[in-house]
Amino acid sequence: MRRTLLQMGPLFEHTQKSYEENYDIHKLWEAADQDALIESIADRCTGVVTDGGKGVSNAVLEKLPNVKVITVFGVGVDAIDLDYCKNNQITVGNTPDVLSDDVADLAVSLALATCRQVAFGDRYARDGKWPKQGPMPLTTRMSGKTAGIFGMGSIGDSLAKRLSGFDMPIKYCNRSAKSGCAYEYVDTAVKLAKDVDFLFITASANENTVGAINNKVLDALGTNGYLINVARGTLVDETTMVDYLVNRKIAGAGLDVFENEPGIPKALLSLDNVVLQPHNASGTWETRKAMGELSLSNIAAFFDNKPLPAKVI
Ligand code: 8YV
Repeated sequence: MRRTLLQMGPLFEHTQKSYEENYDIHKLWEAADQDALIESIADRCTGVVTDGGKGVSNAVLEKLPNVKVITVFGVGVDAIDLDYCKNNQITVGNTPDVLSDDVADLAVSLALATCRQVAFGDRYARDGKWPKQGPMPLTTRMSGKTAGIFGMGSIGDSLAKRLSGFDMPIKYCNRSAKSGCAYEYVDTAVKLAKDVDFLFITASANENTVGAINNKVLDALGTNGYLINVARGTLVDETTMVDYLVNRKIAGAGLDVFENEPGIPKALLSLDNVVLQPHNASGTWETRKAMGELSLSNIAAFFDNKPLPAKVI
């Protein structure tokens, strides 16, 4: 039996094809009248396919009483109300681990690009400034500096392995110390920021972490400190961060994520101490393929009454 699923937004081509081959897929973002589409499938739609950014609202779920599974193409499930899902016996699956290496790779790239001013150097070379103005200004070293990781999950762990290769002492802050973790545990974000040169944000966004990186944390990071965020924009107080970057109250930032994506605060666009990415940390062919396969396995397992390979609730 082909199950009817509502899809919230486009997915990686390969994954999209598999969904369309195996399920009766209804694409919400393509519907001229979204309410009419939802109403037309309400009696038979049993699942929702979405990604980490879009999630699915309670307003949509309320109109689809037969939905019992949501499969998220992404690790973050902050765009879904998990309490609502629990109360309505809706199972949620996501795609952890398969993306950790690529997200960690991008975090390292952003850190290096920021302190070594790679994007600035690229513009300097392209704009023909080298022959006219001579060498670009000196930059700041990353190797050997201290790294702080806020959120020591699978991504934090992959990141720590990479940073160790840059001879960086590593400290981390988590809800609690992880048993068997070789790195130094610090119990608050402020203390972590005070101790490190590079503060990496890899925690998941939830009610305990939203706004966690505030003015106190940025003050502790200080004028020589770099902030790298590959988690969610909502973990950082963005207005404050922009002020700290504009006024050089921190040294710089490498940002893959923002509070109101795809919007990026205008003030960041002209800053040379900031390197920006359009939320692309998991954006490689290899990882997106693996995420798609896991997302499909989750939903297939649900309909086969089997344990989901990656179940959130
Ligand atoms: C994706 C993400 O870019 O995993 C997450 O939570 O934010 C990213 O890997 C996102 O799901 C969009 O496809």
